[in-house]
Amino acid sequence: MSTETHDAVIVGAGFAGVYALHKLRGLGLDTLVIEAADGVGGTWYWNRYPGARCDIQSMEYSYQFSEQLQQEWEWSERYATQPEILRYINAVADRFQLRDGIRFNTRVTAARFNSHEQRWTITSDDGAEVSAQYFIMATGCLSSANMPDIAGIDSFAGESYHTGHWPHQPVDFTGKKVAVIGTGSSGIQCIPLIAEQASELTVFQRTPNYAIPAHNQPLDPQFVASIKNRYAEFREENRHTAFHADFRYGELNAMDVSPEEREAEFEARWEQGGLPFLAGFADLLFDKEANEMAAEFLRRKIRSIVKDPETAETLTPDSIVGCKRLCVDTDYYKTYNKDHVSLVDIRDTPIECITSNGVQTVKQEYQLDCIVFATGFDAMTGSILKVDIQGIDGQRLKDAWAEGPKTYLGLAVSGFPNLFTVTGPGSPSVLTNMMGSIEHHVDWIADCINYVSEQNAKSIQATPAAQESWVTLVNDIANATVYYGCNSWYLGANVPGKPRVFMPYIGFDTYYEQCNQVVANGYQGFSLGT
Ligand code: FAD
Ligand code: N01
Repeated sequence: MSTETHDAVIVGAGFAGVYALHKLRGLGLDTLVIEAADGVGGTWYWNRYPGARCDIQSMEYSYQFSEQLQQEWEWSERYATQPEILRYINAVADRFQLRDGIRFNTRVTAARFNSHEQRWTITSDDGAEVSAQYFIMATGCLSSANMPDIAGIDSFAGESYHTGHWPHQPVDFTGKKVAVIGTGSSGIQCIPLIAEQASELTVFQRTPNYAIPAHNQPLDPQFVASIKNRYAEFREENRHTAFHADFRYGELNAMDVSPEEREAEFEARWEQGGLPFLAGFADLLFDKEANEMAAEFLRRKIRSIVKDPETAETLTPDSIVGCKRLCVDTDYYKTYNKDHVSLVDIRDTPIECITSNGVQTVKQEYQLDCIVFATGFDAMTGSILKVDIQGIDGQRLKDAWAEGPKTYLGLAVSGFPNLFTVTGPGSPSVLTNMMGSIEHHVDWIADCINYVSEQNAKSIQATPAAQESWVTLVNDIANATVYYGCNSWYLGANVPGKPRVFMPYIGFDTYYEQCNQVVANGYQGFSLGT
């Protein structure tokens, strides 16, 4: 049987894979996307739980590569819902005629670099092998669902769901006794809506989280026009910010202003809503004392919303704000004022096991009809390492990353030529508006492929020295912030046994300049194979 050959194989048809297909086709490359799901959308295909929506404003959480697309698409709300975002990515796939380049219902299981041919052989779960010069992992940072290791988890006789693998048909919780395990962004989004239907809702919380109100609303046509009148310029401005987003970054330090000014800024940010809360002052993510002031403001808010003092205390974090991903909510704290909603602090009363009837803690058994696992993801490396990737001399990526992921620019890995990762570990990715990061990476990869071809080379890879300095830089930047102060998934701390390494590069603006500099210096830190 002859092996199917392509110039490039992309794994994943989320926002990254879909744009990469369009971009590489534009270069004239014969490109194949392989996707495990039966449709495009990635995150927005899989996370169909009630309340799922973006926390970057829709006007920014969208592609910018086509001026016509961004002018013509009409978002309905400040933060679009999952169905609306899924409609959008499907419309993009149709508009740019991309579906015929995507092989759905197929999971890539392995990839091997052949040093002689300088090509990759990619194997999928249907047994097929595909040969490609370029191999691009657009597998997503939050695409490998994390099921907790709780004894008896398979013995539950009722319905159970993971937020990241939600059924395609809406789940009806009406009149049911429901548990939600997990209070990260997914739990915080779905809990208020599940509470509207369930007869009883019990939330099992391990760590309380800070949530800022979304103040979601229909988009004001004047606001939309004000952006569309200067969309390209608006995007360009955001590209030069730390989060690649229009957060109105405060230039003053919280420590340098009066208590009254500080309070007024926090209050204004709370009223504005969403993630820009943390951009209110320049030192909030760098100075623990400044951060504590923001945290204290938020604790007071929680206590003012939640009526039962014991529940309020359980919901009130004592941790650094922003150290775990800040959540954006609609009526989350208020939901605990409902009589049929209760909160169990599993740090005090741990879950012993799951039984056929429900959840058994050290104190009691909770009889349930449904359990919702909002327990997150094996983030950033999970989906990459599920593929058995072997580089030069058969070196396995999982061995190269045994002590934590090591990349150059979050885009390339030494010893793995022509392998690119979109929003890989070591890039700003999850600490940005991901749409901006995705487009930046895909454009950078396309330029790099062009460069290889212009140099009449067959391959390109990061040098070990460049990679080592990059890993050090990513760590040094993180060390100067508050991000090491909690057990976050940024550090891999949510997955037992995962190495504790801070994975994202902090600051899109400086990252962008570094990537440009690498190119200006003739792909500094890379070596070519001819
Ligand atoms: P994904 O959308 O994760 O797509 C990856 C695709 O790869 C998936 O379809 C998967 O099936 C496929 N895949 C993985 N492994 C394989 C394999 N081995 N073989 C074949 N296919 C494979 N970011 C923001 O910036 N703003 C937000 O508001 C925001 N909201 C979010 C809300 C939720 C609920 C979640 C979970 C994440 C959110 N994110 C947000 C992050 C979000 O993941 C990114 O914004 C973006 O959608 C990622 O796109 P992607 O294409 O890189 O990855
Ligand atoms: O996952 P998480 P997520 N027993 O890891 C708990 C994006 N996103 O799906 O904190 C009991 O944040 C865990 O407890 P702890 C966004 O980037 C965005 O909610 O580890 N509990 C935590 O409470 C986000 O950060 C949106 O102690 C267990 C929860 O489960 C990322 O995706 C919406 C447990 C997991 O929280 C992931 O969010 C949704 C166990 N064994 C997602 N294991 C927007 O709003 C874990 N937990 C745009």
